[in-house]
Amino acid sequence: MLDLNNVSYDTMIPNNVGLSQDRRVLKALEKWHPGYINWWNDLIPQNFQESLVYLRTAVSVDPKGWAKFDYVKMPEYRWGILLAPAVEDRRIPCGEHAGQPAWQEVPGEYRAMLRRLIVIQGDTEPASVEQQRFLGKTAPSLYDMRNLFQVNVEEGRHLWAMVYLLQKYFGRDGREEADGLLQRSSGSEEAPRMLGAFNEETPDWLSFFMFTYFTDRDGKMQLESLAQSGFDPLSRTCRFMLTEEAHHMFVGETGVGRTIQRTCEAMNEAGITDPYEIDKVRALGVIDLPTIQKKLNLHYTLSLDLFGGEVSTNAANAFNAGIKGRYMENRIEDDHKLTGATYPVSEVAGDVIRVADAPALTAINMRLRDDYTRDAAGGVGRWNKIISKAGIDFELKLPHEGFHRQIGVFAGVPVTPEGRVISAEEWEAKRAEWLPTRADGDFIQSLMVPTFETGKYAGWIAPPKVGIDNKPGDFEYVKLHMA
Ligand code: BYC
Ligand code: FE
Ligand code: FE
Repeated sequence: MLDLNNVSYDTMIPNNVGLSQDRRVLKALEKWHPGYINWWNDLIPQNFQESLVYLRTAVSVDPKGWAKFDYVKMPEYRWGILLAPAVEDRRIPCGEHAGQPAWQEVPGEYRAMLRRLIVIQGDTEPASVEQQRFLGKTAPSLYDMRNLFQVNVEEGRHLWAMVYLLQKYFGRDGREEADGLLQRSSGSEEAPRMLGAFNEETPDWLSFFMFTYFTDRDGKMQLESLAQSGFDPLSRTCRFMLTEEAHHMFVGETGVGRTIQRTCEAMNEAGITDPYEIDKVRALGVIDLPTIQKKLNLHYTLSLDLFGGEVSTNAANAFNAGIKGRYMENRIEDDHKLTGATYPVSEVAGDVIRVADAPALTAINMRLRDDYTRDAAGGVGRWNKIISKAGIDFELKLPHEGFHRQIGVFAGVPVTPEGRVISAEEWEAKRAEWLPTRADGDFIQSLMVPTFETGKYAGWIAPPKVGIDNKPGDFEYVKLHMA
């Protein structure tokens, strides 16, 4: 009998989907496995492959205890296929089939749409590992290094999750798409990753923290919408992925918070009260607050682009088909079909930005992006508390939705972070005040010195308040193997 909570280890690939009884899919996955391992081994620097990393591994889908912590060599991590338990008598939550039983097989008429969404989701997971591949070398502590690798192995598992769906439910073209996921690569000229933000660099640890705060949060919102899918295997897969996602955003929020904390402490120790005395602050070996704001501007706006156009027929079709729902679809009180409903959407007319009602069905992306912005604002508020507690007069802000956009109604429109449309020349002239410059990047890079001694932290970042898995401050999160 298939146990729905516990993971079975009777095949090479841990799973709770009865793989050992599903020879066809097991074979396809076993064929895909070596390519995945090669991809991983080529990516992560050699000495870290040999290191023992204190990682959590998913061993169950029971919300009360799904993870186990232990020292693992990353190439030996047990990437597994885990679906959240089925909800009895689950129904399609939205669109024209709302109320009908959820699909257990791919509905033929939506096959192409469904495959496209699964491939896009799958494409982002390995992309992020590629973007973060060099960061281990400059980790500000073993604690942070462990968190980086935890995020990386879990994004690897998320790739497995999408590959399983492709191979189980999409036959030959699913297998081809699964291979394609290992062929594209972040930033490549010939075969780049599919979405913009996943071809950008993550050159330093502040970028990594901003990425896990802002871009992994897009992951959260997209997974929440896909967890509402009427295609039940996708829904169950995404529901389990979301349990892991929380840690990624924790790493981002606390990482940025600890960076801010250290900057404020150093300013106070040196008696600097003006956060704009950038050279003086930098001379202390910490990242000045205006530069942190610029990094925030960059990563937030790249992440807004990931929601697609404000008005989108793709999004309308997916909702109408019941393939992708809204955030918390099951808690929204309306007809779940959006008949005649409207939603306010921004538009640009000359140098005026205004809001007009659009059919809610085509404004699905805009709505999800608004939900995202609300979600992202929480952590920014907590970062500001750290600054005000330190008695420093400075406030981090999320820039206006129109600032620095490449997708949707604001694409290419020169909008200030405050939301004013200006001339392209004026915008370019101000760019260095709003977005990280080469010099900012070089300065941050100069602080990225590896700190690999147990319990020690690089000078630009404060230690965490609590350890992972309640471990003490001097815990050896990574037993390095230095060649
Ligand atoms: N870059 O109708 P439109 C995560 C394309 S992150 C490049 O306005 P749609 C993670 C679009 O494909 C979550 N192209 O948008 C985080 C379309 O092209 P085609 C990943 C873009 O389709 C951190 C055209 O423009 N998951 O998990 O409604 C670490 C018109 O698009 C972009 C998903 O995204 C862009 N930014 O919405 C690890 C969920 N934006 O088809 C992991 C699955 C749009 O006309 N994907 N385009 O050639 C989707 O739901 C949708 O595809 C999108 C776009 C929300 C991405
Ligand atoms: Fe992920
Ligand atoms: Fe993530």
